Amino acid sequence: MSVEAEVTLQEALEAFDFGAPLVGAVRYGHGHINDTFCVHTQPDDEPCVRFILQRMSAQAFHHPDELMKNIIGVTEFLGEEIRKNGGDRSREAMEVLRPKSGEDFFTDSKGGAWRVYPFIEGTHCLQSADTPELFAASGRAFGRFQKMLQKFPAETLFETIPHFHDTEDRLKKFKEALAEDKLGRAKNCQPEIQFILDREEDCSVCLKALRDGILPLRVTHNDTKLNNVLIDAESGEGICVIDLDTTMPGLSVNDFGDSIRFGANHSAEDEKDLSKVNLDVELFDVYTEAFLDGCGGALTDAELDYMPWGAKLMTLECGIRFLTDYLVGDTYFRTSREDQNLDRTRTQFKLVSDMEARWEELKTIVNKHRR
Ligand code: ADP
Ligand code: GN1
Ligand code: MG
Repeated sequence: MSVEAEVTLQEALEAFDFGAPLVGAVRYGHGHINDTFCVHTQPDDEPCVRFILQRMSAQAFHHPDELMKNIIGVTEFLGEEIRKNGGDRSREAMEVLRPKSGEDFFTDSKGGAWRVYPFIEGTHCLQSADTPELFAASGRAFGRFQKMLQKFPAETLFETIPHFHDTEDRLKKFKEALAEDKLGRAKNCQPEIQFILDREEDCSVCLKALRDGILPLRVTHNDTKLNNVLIDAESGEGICVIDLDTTMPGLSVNDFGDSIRFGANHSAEDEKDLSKVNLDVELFDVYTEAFLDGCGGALTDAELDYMPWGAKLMTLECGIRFLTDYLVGDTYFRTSREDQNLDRTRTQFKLVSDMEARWEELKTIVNKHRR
C-alpha cells in the first residue's frame, strides 16, 4: 500500500476544525481510488465523533477544485430534496466539512488535495450482497438517487474524468497499451486480450444508442458499486449514496449495469478461483425490481430495453480497464499483490460470459419488472 498519504496526513489533520480533540486517524474502507482515513475525535463527556478524511487520487482526478464544486453542488441539491421529502439530511446525503481556510478542500505541501465528510453512523458498507434483500436495498437507493437528480442542472457539472464510461475510448486506450506492452506482460494474458478483441463491436452499442438519440443523457453516479451505498444498520435500507466523485452526465443503464457487475455474484472482484465467479440471476432479478422501484417510473422504454447491455458493457469495460492497468504497470487501481489487476480482469470476463449465456433470461427479467 502507498505510504505517500501518511507523509502529509498530519498536515491535513491540522487543516480542519473537527470540533473536538483528535484521538487518531486510521486507514479505512476498500475503495480502489482515494486514500481514505477514519478520524476519531473525543468531545468532553460525549461519545467519540468520527469523520472521513480523504486524499483525492491525483492519478484519477486532475482538477480537485472542479471535483469539489461538483460534490458540493450535488450534496446541497440532494440535501434540499431530502428535506422537502421529510428525510434526515444528516444521514441521507453527505456533507462537505470545509477546512479552516474556508476553501472547498485542503492542499498539502506536496500538492495532495484533501477533503472531510462527517461519518454517517449506524450504517454498514458491504463488500458483497449478504442477502438478496440487502442487494435490493442498494438498488432502491441508487434508483432514488437517479430520480432525485432528475432536475439537477447538468450544465453546472464538470467532467471529473473525461471519457469515463466511453467504452470506445477505453478500448482505444487498451489497444495503445497493448501495442506498447512496456512491461512485456501481454504474453501473460493472451486469452483475455482475445476476449476483448472478439467484442470490439459491443463496445459501441450504448454509445451508439446515445448518439442516435435513443438513450437520454442524465445526471448519473457512474460508480454504483455496492460499497458506495451506506445501509442503515437497523432498518437494512440503503440510506445514503456515497463516492460522488464521478457524478456527472451519463447513462442510467450504466448505473444499473455497474451495480450488477459488482454485486450480482458471490465472489470478490479479484477472486482467483473462477469456478466461484458466477452471475446470480436471482440477484439480477431483485436488483432490477428495486432499482426501477427507486427510479419511480423515471426511465424510458428504451432505457429498460438497454439494461442488460448496461450490465454487460459495464462489466466488459471494467475488465478492459483492469487489463489496461495491468499492461501499463498497475498505476490507476490500488493493488496489494502481484497480478491483482489480471485476476480482476478475469472475474469480469467470466461474468460477461455468464451474461452472454443467459442473455434471454436477463431480458425476460427486465420485461417482468417493466411498468
Ligand atoms: P473510493 O473512491 O476510494 O472508493 P469512497 O469515497 O468510496 O472512496 O470511500 C471509501 C470508503 O469509506 C467507503 O466505501 C465507505 O466504507 C467509507 N465512507 C466514505 N464516506 C463515508 C461517510 N460519509 N460515512 C461513512 N463511511 C464513509
Ligand atoms: C473504482 O472508487 P471505487 O473503488 O468505488 C473506479 C470504478 C471501478 C471500480 C472497480 C473513479 O471505484 O470506476 O468500476 O473501482 N472508480 C474510479 O472496482 O475510477
Ligand atoms: Mg468507493
